[in-house]
Amino acid sequence: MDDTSKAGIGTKVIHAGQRPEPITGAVMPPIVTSSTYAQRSPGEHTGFEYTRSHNPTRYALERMVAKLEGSDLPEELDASCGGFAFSSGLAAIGCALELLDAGSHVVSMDDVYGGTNRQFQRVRKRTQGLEFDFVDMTDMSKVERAVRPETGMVWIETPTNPTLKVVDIAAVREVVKSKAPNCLVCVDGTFTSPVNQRPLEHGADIVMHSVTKYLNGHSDVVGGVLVTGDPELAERVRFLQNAVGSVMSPFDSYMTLRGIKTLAVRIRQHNASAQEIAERLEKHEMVERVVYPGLSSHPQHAVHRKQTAEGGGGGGMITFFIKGGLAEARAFLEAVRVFTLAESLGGVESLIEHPAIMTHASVPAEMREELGISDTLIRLSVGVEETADLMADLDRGFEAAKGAGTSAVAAGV
Ligand code: P1T
Repeated sequence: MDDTSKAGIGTKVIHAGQRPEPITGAVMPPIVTSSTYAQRSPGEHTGFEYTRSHNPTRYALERMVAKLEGSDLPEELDASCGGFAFSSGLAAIGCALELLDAGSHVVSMDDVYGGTNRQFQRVRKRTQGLEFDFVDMTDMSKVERAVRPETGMVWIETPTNPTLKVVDIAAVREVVKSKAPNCLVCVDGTFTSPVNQRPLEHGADIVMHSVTKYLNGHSDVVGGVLVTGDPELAERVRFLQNAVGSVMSPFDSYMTLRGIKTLAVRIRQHNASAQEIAERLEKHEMVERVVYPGLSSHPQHAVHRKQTAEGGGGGGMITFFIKGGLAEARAFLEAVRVFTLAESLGGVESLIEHPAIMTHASVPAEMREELGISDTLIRLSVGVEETADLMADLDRGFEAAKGAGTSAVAAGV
């Protein structure tokens, strides 16, 4: 299928940027493992010189992701249409930061993945002299106050990991561009995938994903992508991807492309199942509070509906606070059997974790407290198993938590 620009997302995830391999007609791209390519004469080559710089399997994935995110850069202008794949999500974030000059000012969402926070605070401050201000971008007056004329980048994560705050991308862009026209607006869209949310359509300059999560969807690849629809930015990212060098391997590119074929059907199932589970959790006696963008009780539910495709699909991530304390949380996490206690998210299998001890342990303790990443916060990545089995598993967890025995809840106070 040559032109998928007007096709629905369920068609795009299969055909966008893809074409049969010209020699054999293979419908899936071959995994080209060669690190280098023969030249006819010095400097005279087929367009492929060395795999860090150019690789046909990686290009096939990069074109796909670029088109899913709505980049309309033609291949004649940029070989991978503005999509760039990296060896991890954090490597993609690192490349985005390399767009900035030493000493630049960055405004970041306050709640971001712990590894993102760690790279900002414990690496880039020291190695690049970047200055970070962390603000809650659900409050536009805080964005207004934080952005300065010289601010180089605004880093949005939405929905955020793990407290699922939703940021109005278009509103932030408007404030940023009025105060700092050259400032880059970057969005980490890992929690939604382009099926639910496409930040470029809301005015972002760059969208980033940990493809380790929904895009690949099978918990067997670590990778990241950046996408831009701006030709000048694409040229700069292409230069940095090659110059810094943390590219995705051909095999992982193939695996991710294969995973993406089912992205739309997976996400629709994640949306439906997580919505049902979130609504049920909200009524549970052992639950203090549920945070899920698809619930009308979510503080930014209206922004979420405005910004999200799929009829406001809430995604597969749910955060809730269990009644009691760490003992109840621990008993719950140890008792579940269908949900696996593990870091990461976005795969077909359901995962569960404790951010304060696991994924966000690297966030400074006082910042965790401010953000509400407490001992009773539990994060669910709802997979595509039968919803009824997932609910029964959560009930098993709650039964175990009730017997945890150390808290006011268990003591019946
Ligand atoms: O793990 P990696 O592929 O390097 O991606 C980092 C990353 C970036 N952005 C978001 C929103 C993420 O959630 C992650 C990785 N997160 C986990 C491993 C986790 O369990 O939250």
